[in-house]
Amino acid sequence: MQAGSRVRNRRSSGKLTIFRLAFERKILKMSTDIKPRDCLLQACRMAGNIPIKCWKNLFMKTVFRLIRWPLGQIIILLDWITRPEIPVFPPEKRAELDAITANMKIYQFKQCPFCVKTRRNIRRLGLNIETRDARNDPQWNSELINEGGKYQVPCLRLLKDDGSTQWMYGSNNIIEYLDKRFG
Ligand SMILES: N[C@@H](CCC(=O)N[C@@H](CS)C(=O)NCC(=O)O)C(=O)O
Repeated sequence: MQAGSRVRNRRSSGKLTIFRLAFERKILKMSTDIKPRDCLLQACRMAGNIPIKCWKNLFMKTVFRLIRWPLGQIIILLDWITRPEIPVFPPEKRAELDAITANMKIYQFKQCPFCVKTRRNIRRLGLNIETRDARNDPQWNSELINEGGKYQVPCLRLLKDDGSTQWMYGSNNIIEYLDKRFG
């Protein structure tokens, strides 16, 4: 066998080992919130073989996180400073609203600007809607992906009168719906 083809073979068998590991150890099945890229990266680490592409991904991810975190904190601070007033309702109206919104859940990330916009609208309308952290809570994360259909926030889960569930994506859609219903 030629030296060049031996090297090629070794390289491709290395790649195959990584993919085999990813599948064999069921990394791809571990959780739906793990992206295929992360599965591969994890498998590479387990095989003791971190390709340059993975290092690049890891580097970009870290840089992105380093930028995202302070930006998110600024968004939260600005939101906190300029938060709209919560309207006060008479007790009967309050109870009526709470009964309706008990069937609604908002899947969201704390620092997402679209979620902040939606939460502000909910506050302005004086609604009590449970918020569910779809980034950090595995239960809400997999519910959003498996039942809602995609990993995007904010998402409003509505339990309708006929017992069916509606998953409403898009901050503008949610705000428009809530404004129409409660505004
Ligand atoms: N047009 C959508 C955009 C929502 C959006 O981009 N959300 C981001 C978070 S800020 C998201 O869900 N990203 C999913 C991810 O991080 O994979 C809206 O207005 O709600």
